[in-house]
Amino acid sequence: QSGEGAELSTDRLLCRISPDGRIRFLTPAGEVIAEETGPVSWTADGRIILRWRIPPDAHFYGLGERAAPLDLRGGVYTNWNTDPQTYHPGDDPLYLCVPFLIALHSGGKQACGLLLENSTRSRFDLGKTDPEAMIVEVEDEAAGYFFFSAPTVAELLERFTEKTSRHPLFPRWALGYQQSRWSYYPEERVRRLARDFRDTYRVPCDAIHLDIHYMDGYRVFTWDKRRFPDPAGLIADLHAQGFKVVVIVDPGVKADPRYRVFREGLERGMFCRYPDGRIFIGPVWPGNCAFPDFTDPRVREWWGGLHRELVEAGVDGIWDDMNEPSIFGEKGSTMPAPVRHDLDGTGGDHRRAHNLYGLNMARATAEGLLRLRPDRRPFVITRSGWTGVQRYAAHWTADNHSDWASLRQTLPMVLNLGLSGIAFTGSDIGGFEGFATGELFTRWLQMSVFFPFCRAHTYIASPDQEPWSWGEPYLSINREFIRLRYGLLSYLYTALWQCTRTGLPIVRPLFLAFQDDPATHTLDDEFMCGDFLLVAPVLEEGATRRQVYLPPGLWYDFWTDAVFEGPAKFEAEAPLERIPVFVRAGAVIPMGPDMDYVGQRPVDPLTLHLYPPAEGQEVNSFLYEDDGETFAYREGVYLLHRFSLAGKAGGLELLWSVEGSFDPGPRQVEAILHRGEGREPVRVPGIAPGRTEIRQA
Ligand code: MIG
Repeated sequence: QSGEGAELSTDRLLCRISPDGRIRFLTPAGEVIAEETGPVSWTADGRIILRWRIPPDAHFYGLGERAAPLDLRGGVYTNWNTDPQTYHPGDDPLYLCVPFLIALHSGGKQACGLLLENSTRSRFDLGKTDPEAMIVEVEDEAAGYFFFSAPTVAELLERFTEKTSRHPLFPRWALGYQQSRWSYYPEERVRRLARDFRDTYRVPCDAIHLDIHYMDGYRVFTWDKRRFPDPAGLIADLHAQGFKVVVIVDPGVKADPRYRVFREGLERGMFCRYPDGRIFIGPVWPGNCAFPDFTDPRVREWWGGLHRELVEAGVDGIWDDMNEPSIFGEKGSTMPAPVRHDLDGTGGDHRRAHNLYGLNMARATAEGLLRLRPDRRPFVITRSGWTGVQRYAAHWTADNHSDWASLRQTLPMVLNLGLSGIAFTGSDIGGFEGFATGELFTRWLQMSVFFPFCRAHTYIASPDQEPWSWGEPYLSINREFIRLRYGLLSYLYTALWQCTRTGLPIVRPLFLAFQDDPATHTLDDEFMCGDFLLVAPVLEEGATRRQVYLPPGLWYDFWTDAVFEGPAKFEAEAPLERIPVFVRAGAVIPMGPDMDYVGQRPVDPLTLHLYPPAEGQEVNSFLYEDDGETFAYREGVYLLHRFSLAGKAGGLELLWSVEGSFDPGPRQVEAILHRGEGREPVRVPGIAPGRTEIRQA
């Protein structure tokens, strides 16, 4: 402490606090990373206001789920989880907010992050009111924040997710194609859907989702016995055909004294109450409902246990919906502010608990599934959440529209979710409200096969929205792209594994790998899937070509092997049956055989596609494998392959090492060398762990 304030430093960061309380963060060399323009202030109506200076070339990212461009600068974003009852680009807030903001400035040289440690409503004005000021408002008397600084956004994410958690290794089937609608029923309709996939149209699929009509009058944890007389029998048959079953669960419990879950919850004090002790009742699908207080550990345990019968019937995954919580009424209806919550023993009202409600429902669900089936990895998808929800669940971007603007919007949403720690996401393929054209569905699918969560879903009033719903040529194209995804499953699973270890998302903005290249800082119509695939989806109706930007380095056209040297901007061909995809030079891309569903057969042959780097360059790739279902990997039962591909004069060198004890069974491993346009890829003989020299003719 000194006369001019106080100073706090580590070997990487310096924090100066001026006597009036204004804070600045600097590098040890004295360059400003972030600075407040004035001291914190408190307003008469109970808000805290922080003001930071926006550097001239700053870009902002993160904040969870936003129907905004990738670069959030110039907008105002509220942190208050909201069911928008369908949304369009620009609507804010949506279902899942995360009060973590990333700033990138100084030509990509400075990256920092701010995480508000406060769950009440807050607002980030990122230069809307004053282009040079970022104004953060929190509706509370006290609020803390964490400040993160790192040379790269990738490392920033690693630190942020170290603090707030990372996704678990979801079961491998969760990466398969999934099919949903509101709703498939009765049982015979579900069986026909399964036959359509396996026999009629031969489209790979891993999971069928049951939306609200499977329940008895929308009472959670029940089955409509007319529509589904024998759930266990149905699910056993679906399992025999290689399908998993995911069912929706809403938080509202029908206030019906003859209904066991309500009676039990009432007797045991599980529901949210007003300060005077009355139970809060609000209308949702079943009519008037009571709402469990998921912020109470006792309630979470009870709720988790309620999944027992679903699990015993064979249900494989749970889909948590409406957990903002959303209450029928005007847009944004939720519990009133005075309603009380336990908040893990600290107590508080809905203003503090609101944003934590979905997170804790997902937590109750995932922890319950884990207790009920201790050796199987839970799969939960949740609509709402908050910082850290990634530890418990995957997420989807919910109720958009079947239009091109919604398709276009999906990509920056998924990118910013990934930059907020929530990487296992995707959108309703084909869009939710309205009916997609065949072209829209195909384009949406072509992008989504590179997203972690790949599920078609649609609205109650839409016709069926399945890969074959528009006939040819769409069916064949859709089938090919879903097959491609299954071919790439080992690659995707490796990207998921990497995400669980580093917090690096699976679908990434280009700047995560090319931060020095300012052309990537606002680019949000292409993305990297994992370390090596650059995907440029078609987002416009009728388009058969599109502009592509390739950052510095060598790139191979995934379809033709044509080699490009970036930085480059050009028009790429994109007829309906193809979207531009490029492979970063140096990659080893593992591919497996065709499958109708994950685990149908062993990954045999395992084909390693080698994309030579430039001479003098060496590039590392990974392949992670395990049983895809249990926790045996924690005891070393996995295989981690490390490949290093180096470009040498006249050839290539491949170093391949393997760690872990998982036995993939007897299988053939082959390597295919890609050699540029007009030259057939060739098989490399004698490939094995260790060192292989490959001469290039
Ligand atoms: O009030 O369960 O986002 O995916 O189909 C709508 C019916 C409730 C909203 C979900 C959507 C689901 C629908 N649900």
